Amino acid sequence: MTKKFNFDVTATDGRARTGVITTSRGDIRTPAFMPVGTAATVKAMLPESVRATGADILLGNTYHLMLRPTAERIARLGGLHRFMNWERPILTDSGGFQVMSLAGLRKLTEEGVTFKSHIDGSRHALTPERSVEIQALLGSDIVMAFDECTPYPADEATARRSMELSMRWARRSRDAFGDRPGHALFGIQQGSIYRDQRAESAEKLREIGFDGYAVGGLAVGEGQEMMFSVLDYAPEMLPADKPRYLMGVGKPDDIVGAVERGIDMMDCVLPSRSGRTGQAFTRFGVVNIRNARHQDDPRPLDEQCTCPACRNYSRAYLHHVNRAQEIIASMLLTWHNLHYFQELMQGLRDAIAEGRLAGFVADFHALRAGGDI
Ligand code: PRF
Ligand code: ZN
Repeated sequence: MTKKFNFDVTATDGRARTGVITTSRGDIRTPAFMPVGTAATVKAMLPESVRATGADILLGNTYHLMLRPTAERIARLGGLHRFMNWERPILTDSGGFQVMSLAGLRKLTEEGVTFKSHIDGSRHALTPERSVEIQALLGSDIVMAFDECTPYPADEATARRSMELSMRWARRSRDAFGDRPGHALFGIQQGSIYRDQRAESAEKLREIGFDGYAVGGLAVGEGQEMMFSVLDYAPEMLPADKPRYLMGVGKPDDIVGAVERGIDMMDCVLPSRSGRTGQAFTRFGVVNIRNARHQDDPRPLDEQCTCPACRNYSRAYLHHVNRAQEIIASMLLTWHNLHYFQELMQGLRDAIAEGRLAGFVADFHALRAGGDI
């Protein structure tokens, strides 16, 4: 019996919401942070370790998986969940954003986008229909509509042309998706920093009808202040009874600000990627473990953190294995960072449920302003 995709808001505090998305592969507690598993792995982590950090859902990428090992091969091997040994929900991005940031020699038309693989230079095409087909072959639980992430900055006319193209592609994504019980399709709002365009985009998406709605086209270089000014109105334009997903965000303070403004889901490579370069996120701010001041420090990264990196290892050890480029450095720091992000989400969920989000946010900022760590 496949469980219906459903979203229940259980409490609100200001514009912030907490709740649960039910899927046939398990519940997603919101606000949710989704670790990124681009190439069918969250780099440096076993799936059971990712789960142990508190993740309910992972993000996968159409673009990377269609190139290698291909969607058809993953389908023959039983789908992405079995392939990567992650039984819980997976959301897949639709590919257009990654084509524009990673592929070589791209060409965008009404039909879709053609591009050269960043791996071997081979030619490929993505259309709304093909993107949705690939995501179905992967067995994705939450399929994203095919869109163009409008580059920043864009003048009003350019942003409008891009947004309108994305809305025509949203319609085609919806038609191609059809009716797949237990699987969800999310639309993606565009419109750059223009309020009227964000409103029009939201209206078009509501008309088509989706199981959830993403705010796209942000965190593309506009800066936090501008992003928050868009988030002051954009989420409210989307249906209140459906999940709202802010794509590609972000730093801990971006996440907190987005949740305050009514966002339910987010994803970002930051905790995993930073873990591999020696950056650790803590309650007090960012620690660069490569810094020489850690080389004799017997203390853990964060005394209060319950992750394996903090329970079992000193800053001196983490500094050493990072400097020595040992694989365990990536494993431990990625684990710590994912644990920190998931604890932050749990803190936000509890604070919203108990109606004390403002106090939680004040404490969050006060601790980080505390100075040297
Ligand atoms: N669209 C899609 N994926 C995305 C984005 C978008 O606008 C963003 C914007 N930050 C990240 N990932 N499909
Ligand atoms: Zn830790």
